[in-house]
Amino acid sequence: ATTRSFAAVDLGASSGRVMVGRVGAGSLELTEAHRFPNRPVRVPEGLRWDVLSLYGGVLDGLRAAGARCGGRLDSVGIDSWAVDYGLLDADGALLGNPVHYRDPRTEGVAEKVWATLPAAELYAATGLQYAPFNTLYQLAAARESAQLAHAKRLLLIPDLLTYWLTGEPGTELTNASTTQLIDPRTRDWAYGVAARLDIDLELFAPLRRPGDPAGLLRQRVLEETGLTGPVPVTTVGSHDTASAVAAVPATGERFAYICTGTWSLAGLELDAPVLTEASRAANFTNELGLDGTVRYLRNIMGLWLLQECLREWGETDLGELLRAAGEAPALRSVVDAGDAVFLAPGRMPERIAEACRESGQPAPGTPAEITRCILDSLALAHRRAVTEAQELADHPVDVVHVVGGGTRNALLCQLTADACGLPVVAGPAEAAALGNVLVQARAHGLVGDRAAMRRLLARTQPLERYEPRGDTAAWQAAQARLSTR
Ligand code: LFR
Repeated sequence: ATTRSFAAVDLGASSGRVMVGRVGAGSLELTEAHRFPNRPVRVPEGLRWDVLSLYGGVLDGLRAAGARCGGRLDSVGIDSWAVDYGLLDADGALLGNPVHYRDPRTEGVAEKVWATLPAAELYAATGLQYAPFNTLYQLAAARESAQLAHAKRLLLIPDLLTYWLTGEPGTELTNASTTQLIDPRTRDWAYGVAARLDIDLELFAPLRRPGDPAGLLRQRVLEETGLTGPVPVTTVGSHDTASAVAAVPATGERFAYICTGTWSLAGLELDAPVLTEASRAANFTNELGLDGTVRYLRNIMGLWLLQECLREWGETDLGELLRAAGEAPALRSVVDAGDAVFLAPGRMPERIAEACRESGQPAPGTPAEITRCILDSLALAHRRAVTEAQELADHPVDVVHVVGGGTRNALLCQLTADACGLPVVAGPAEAAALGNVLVQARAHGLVGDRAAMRRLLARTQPLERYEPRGDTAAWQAAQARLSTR
């Protein structure tokens, strides 16, 4: 039986990786070819992505991936975090470094947008949860900038890298759905929204869907990476969360998922969006997934809270810290892990302690106590999102799938099971890369539909099961402490 090799480029907020997926009839194997840091840089104008360094990492990764496959790759796919973009001038050259979604330029911008297009109407038309960094608000913040005035084209981050690799501009749909300029019912541009807000949709290249071809690696790229052409680039779910959800190894329909990493994205896969006022009030989003599905989920701060503390604490033995956190008193203090007050970098241990004090709870002091507070708070936010999503979408579940980097954190998985009162199936950790590989494999005729992709994952990937412990009353009580503020 033939085995094919696919390279998955997966860029996260703190690191990028190029993985090689080998797929045959009924087999799936993933190995890491290259990993590189993603270090945002603060310049006088604000926080920026170092996109040239990322592109250098992608080229290094493709070279390393090729070296494992005798220089022959059957295809390449790219996914990354969402919402951010690069602007190109009339010559197709990049105008400046892409702005980081944690840059404060969008502060107070949403209110101005809503003065023209009320938040309720915006939600009814796009189904996107409010987040200050949605591309729509970034574009509103940049309205008067010289860069936008000179821009002829806007490419979302994975589309920009694809463009550099192939010369073919496009706008991948799952990621486009995070701009707040897509109508989740038609899965096309929200023309009315763009017109009301005076946003020029001509900036965007034509929509592409996962599975569509996205060109061939340019000759120069082949030379630089030592690959033998032709190597096609295949459009995948270029939003990392879309790729991760595609790789949830569910065997039935009644599941919730939590994609864990810098963020926790917790919710459901649906056939149609939920655009009710109750859904807007609960700040659930309707992003698009594979095959026209809807990723109905809530953004939760995620392990960002811990990553930022670790940055402050300097060298720390993470295993030891998590062991100590596991022994620290449970649910002593919790914070609202959905709160945008935690969005910006810096001073995280102090900010967490402050939030505890403000809600009348004891302030955690030691790293172990703070870590416990973070993990309890994440589990609590997971519980709330999983519970509310089921109610709002009228879609009950009996298992929670946890995928992504957080699956390596056994304490977080167990606490999530406890909080949700449901079994947690944890894994795979590299879900985004696997979803990326499987969409390429499907486009090349090696796997069937989404359900077949998931069965293949369930059969081939190591998964860990966590049963819920205790009753959920303690979690209800902790939630009540947060809600009475
Ligand atoms: C996760 C993610 C989230 C998105 C956030 C910002 O990596 O893509 O889905 O809301 O990053 O882009």
